[in-house]
Amino acid sequence: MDERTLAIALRGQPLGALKFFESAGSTNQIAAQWADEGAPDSSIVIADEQTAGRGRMSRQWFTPKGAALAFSLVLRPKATIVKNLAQEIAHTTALGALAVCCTLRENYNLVAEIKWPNDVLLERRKTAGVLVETYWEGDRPSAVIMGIGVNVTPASIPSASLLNYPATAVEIHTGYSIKREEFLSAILSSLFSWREQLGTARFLQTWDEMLAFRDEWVHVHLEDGASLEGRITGLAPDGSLRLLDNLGDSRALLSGEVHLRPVDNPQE
Ligand code: BT5
Repeated sequence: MDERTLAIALRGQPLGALKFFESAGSTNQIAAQWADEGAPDSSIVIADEQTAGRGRMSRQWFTPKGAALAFSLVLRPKATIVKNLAQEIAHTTALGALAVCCTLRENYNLVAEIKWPNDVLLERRKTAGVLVETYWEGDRPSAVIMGIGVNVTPASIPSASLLNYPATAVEIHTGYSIKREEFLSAILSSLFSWREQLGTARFLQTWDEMLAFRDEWVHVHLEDGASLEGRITGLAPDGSLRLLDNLGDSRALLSGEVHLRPVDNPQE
């Protein structure tokens, strides 16, 4: 991967501007700084390797050289007033996951699924993650940075000791090698198309159809440290995850982290 081949592969994309790094700390970090310096909407930062890639809640994201996609988009919020920040972040995170999922399905014929809220799975293993970070100017969101990491070759899979969930890479499932520039271009086409449909019934329905673990019993860690268990029944209209607990009560969660539990023994 180099700047020239990327520029050619991404020629048709409605990007604001492009920065490529053979090696970078975190593309989200660089994109945030660039946004602060005035990067236009839909600018992209791409790195062939990240040395300080990050996940949610200060976790690490592993991106070794030549094996993955790691990129961040600077998105300028279209509305100046955010009505519900948690909902906005959930939908933008879903936009990234949906774009990767749809590309894997439509371009590579793989049954990709979304592990709510921010992971893309192939055969129940994580192959991509999305990290959305919002930056403010006073009480107005000035930029949303959407970072996406996708494992492409088997070399992109971290060692088991780094993982809190099983991981995989796209080429393990295609059985043939993938041109990363073309893959990235397809993801961006999907992402910009879905961006126009954010919040529509079609967006929500497609997201809902791609949910992993539907009807399975899961454990969810909430961001405030609490947790709860239930059976996934789908998405609520605001994009939160609906769970039915063992007392038959329905709960809708707008953020958190899903851990799968054995279906046949929910109390385990
Ligand atoms: C995520 O966080 O899944 C969000 C990942 C976002 C990465 C992109 S790459 C481009 C941009 N620049 C950045 O610095 N970040 C974004 P989370 O759900 O918190 O998952 C993090 C956890 O996934 C880690 O604690 C590991 O257990 C695991 N992990 C780390 N690297 C992985 C990999 N390459 N594949 C699968 N799992 C991984």
